[in-house]
Amino acid sequence: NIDKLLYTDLLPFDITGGPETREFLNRVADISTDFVEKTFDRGCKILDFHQPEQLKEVLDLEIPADPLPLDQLLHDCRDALKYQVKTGHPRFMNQLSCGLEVISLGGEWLTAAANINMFTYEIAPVFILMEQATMRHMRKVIGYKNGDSIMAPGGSVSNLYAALAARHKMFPEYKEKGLLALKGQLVMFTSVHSHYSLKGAAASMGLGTDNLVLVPVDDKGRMIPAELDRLIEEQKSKGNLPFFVCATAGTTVMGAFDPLNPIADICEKHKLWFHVDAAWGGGVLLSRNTKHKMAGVERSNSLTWNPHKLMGVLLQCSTVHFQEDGLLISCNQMCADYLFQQDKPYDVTYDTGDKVIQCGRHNDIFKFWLLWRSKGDSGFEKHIDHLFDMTAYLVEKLKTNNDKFELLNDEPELTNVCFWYVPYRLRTMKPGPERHKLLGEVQPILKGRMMTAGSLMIGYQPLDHHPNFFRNIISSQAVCRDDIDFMIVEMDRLGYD
Ligand code: ABU
Repeated sequence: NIDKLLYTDLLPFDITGGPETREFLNRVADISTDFVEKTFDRGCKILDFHQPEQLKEVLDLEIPADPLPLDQLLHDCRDALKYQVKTGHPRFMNQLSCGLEVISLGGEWLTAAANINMFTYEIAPVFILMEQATMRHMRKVIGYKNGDSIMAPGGSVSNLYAALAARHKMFPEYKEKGLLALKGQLVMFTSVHSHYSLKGAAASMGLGTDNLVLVPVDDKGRMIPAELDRLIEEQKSKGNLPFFVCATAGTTVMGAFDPLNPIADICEKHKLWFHVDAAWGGGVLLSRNTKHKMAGVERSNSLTWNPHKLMGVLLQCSTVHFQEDGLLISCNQMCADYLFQQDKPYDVTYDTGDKVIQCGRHNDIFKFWLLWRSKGDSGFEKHIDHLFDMTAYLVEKLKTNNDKFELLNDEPELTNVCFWYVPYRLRTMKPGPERHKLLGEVQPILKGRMMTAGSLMIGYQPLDHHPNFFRNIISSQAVCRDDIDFMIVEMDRLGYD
């Protein structure tokens, strides 16, 4: 019995502690597997919601002065998962990253055991090669002939790497000379519905958010190319220096795809860097039924693609790809001698760590590579098709229940389905500002009821002139028609009044 043992009875402290160490880790694995089983059990709640002050009362979070026994640590592990939201639950539709792919989880367990930093081939030989092979495969899917890629800590950083590379391409001296190397005010362009990370990039790169020009969108949320062209001309006429255009393939709220070919034409005309933020939508490239949504993507200079979203890889897993090889290293390399010695006993171009502004790089590849190995390209095509089939079913159900639900996007381009739930008392109310206001107030109340019941989780937000509405995301393979039927009935049960 290991219950009363301490950490000093396990490896690496007690070198005779092999069986105790194995027992402890087996028990941790059992807790994890119990959580996985509960995650997929529709009879279990998605969450046991507590307000922060209540949660502080039920959890013992204090750091003790002296060691705690292993049974307390195992109890802590169980408690941590007990109060955690089950994001893999088939009725969790709250974020762009939903689901729990078991193969990917297996990879993540082993990644933790390997515990390596991805900066050099010297310490991560297998995972560096794995990353290169997988990134090469992704570039082929995108349509880049050669190029380069890197895995980054999230889509926002991936977008930042693209913008940094674009500036470096235009002003290579910026790296050494900073602002003095610039010949004027740099300006970036993206749509009003793009991800807020572009604002973050403009701020952190020293442009300022005023120099991120937001291009208007059409009624489906897609960038209007003629407006982009007009705004570029406007900035040029002011003497500013446009350098970077970011199209979005899958906007965060509406799931819209900006028209890539017309935007590529404009970038070519003005000689601007063309980046595609496909953090959310990139997965559509994996199915013959959906890849047309990103027609023209091969003309981009760079592309962000987060496999932890539509592809269901465990968090986090973000990638950024470049048409031109050599730019990333030229832009970011700092040549730290203690890591990136040039006289190592192998080809040091495999030391990818100097391509990025981070030093430490988490191993996000193993869980991703293993999942793709398990499915193959054909399995991922089925994966994407399933998400779109479920989305079509949800839209059909919302349309047949149009007394209770009003769709904002009745032909969604991705798996974002945006709608209002209409409670009984508003069903006969005349459209107008008062109903508009009440509708916006109802959605957060219903969200609160879902969380208290623990039966459903769907996100909401306002957008442009629209009051709060639900944005339902299907990005989990676990979602089936019964879950969608349940959702329709449950929302009406919780929100009817
Ligand atoms: N852009 C990060 C994901 C946001 C979301 O899940 O809605």
